[in-house]
Amino acid sequence: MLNVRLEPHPSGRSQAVATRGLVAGSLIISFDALTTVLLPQEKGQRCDTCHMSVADVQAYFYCSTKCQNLQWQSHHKRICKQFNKYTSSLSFQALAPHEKLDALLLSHLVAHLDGADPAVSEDPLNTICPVPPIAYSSPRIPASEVRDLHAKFGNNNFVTLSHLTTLGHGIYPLASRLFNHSCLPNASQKYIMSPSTLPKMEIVALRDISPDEEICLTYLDPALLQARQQIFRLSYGFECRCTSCLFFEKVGPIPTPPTDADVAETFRNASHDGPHALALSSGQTLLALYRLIYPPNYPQIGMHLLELAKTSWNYESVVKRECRTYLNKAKEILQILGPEGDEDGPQAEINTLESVLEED
Ligand SMILES: *[C@@H]1O[C@H](CO)[C@@H](O)[C@H](O)[C@H]1NC(C)=O
Ligand SMILES: *[C@@H]1O[C@H](CO)[C@@H](O)[C@H](O)[C@H]1NC(C)=O
Ligand SMILES: CC(=O)N[C@H]1CO[C@H](CO)[C@@H](O)[C@@H]1O
Ligand SMILES: [Zn+2]
Ligand SMILES: [Zn+2]
Repeated sequence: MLNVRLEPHPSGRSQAVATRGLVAGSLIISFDALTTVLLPQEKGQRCDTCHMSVADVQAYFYCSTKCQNLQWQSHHKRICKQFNKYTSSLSFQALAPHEKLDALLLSHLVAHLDGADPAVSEDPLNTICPVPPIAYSSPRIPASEVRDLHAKFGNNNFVTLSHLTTLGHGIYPLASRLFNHSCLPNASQKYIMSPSTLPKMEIVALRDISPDEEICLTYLDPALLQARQQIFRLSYGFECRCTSCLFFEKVGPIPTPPTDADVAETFRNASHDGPHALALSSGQTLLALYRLIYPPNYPQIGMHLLELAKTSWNYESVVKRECRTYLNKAKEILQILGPEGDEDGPQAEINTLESVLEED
C-alpha cells in the first residue's frame, strides 16, 4: 500500500488516508477481484471471466480459452455439472432478479473458496438475512460460513462498470474494508478489463489530495438525494454527516418538481427526438443539478457534458462554439478518471466529435 495507510477514525472505525500528495487523476491503489458475476442482460454479450464483450452465444461465454481455463480452475469446474439444473430449479426461479445475482455470486464464491488454499476464515457476523439457494456446497465450507459470507454482500460488494454502465457485481474484499463513504468523494473506482483476468478495480484521485487527508469513495449514487440517508441507515447502519448531507439538511428537501429524474428523462427524450431547444435547456438544468450534487470532476458530470456536446452538435443551427466548450470540459473531467471498461466509450466519442468539429 504505497499511497494509502489506515489510521484510526474518531468514530472508532479506521480511515484510509493519503501517505503523500496525490494530484487529480493519480492512481491511488488497485485491487484484484475475489470473484465476479455478470448481470443477466450482459450474459452472452461479455466474457464470463474478464467481462470484455464477445459475440458468441452459450451458457457461459469466454473471449478466449485462457479466460475459460481461468474460470474453470477458479470455480466453474465445481459448479458446471449442476449449473443448468440449479438455474432452472423452482427455488432459484422464485428469487427476485437481484437475489438471483447474489445467489450466483455466492455460488461462485463458495466454489472458489473451496478450491482456494488455505480455506478462508471470515470474521462472523450475526444476521437474519435469508441465504439464497446456491449451486454448490462443500463440507469444507459449512452453512454458517456461507451465511456469514452472504451477510456481507449488501454492504460490501461493488457493481462493476464500463463507461458508467453497470455490467455485473464483484467482490473486492480489501477495497470494501479500506475506504469510508462520502457523498462528496475525492476518489472514484473504475474497472480495467483485459483478457484472461477478472476485472481489476482501480481507485483514482478525483482532485488533488494532500498527505494525511482522508480518501473517500461514494457507496451509492449521490444523486439519490431523497433516498440516500434511508439507504445508509437501513443497509449500512450509519448516518452520513458529509458536507453535502449537512448542506442539504440545512437547505431542506430539494423542491419537487423538477426532480432530477424528470429533468433527466426530458433531456434523454428530447436529445434523441427533439425539440432540440428543450434538449439543450433541460440538459443545462441537469448540468446545474449535477454540479450541486456531485463533487468536482465526478465522471457523471463529464459524461453529461459529452451528451450536451453531442446534443448541441445535432442542433440544426449548430452552435459550434458551444459544442466545443462542452466537449473541452467533458474531456478535462473524463481525462482524470482515464481509460476504463471496454474499448470505445466516451474517449472514442470525444475523438469522433473532435474530428467532425475540425472538418467543419
Ligand atoms: C476527501 O474527502 C474527505 C471526506 O469527505 C474529506 O475529509 C477530505 O478533506 C477530502 N479531501 C479533499 C482533498 O477533498
Ligand atoms: C419520454 O419518452 C417516453 C417514451 O416515449 C414517455 O413514455 C415518457 O413520458 C417521456 N418522458 C418525458 C418526461 O417526456
Ligand atoms: C468522512 C466519512 O464519511 N466518515 C465516516 C467514516 O465512517 C464512520 C463510521 O461508519 C462514519 O461515522 C463517518 O462519518
Ligand atoms: Zn475473457
Ligand atoms: Zn453524505
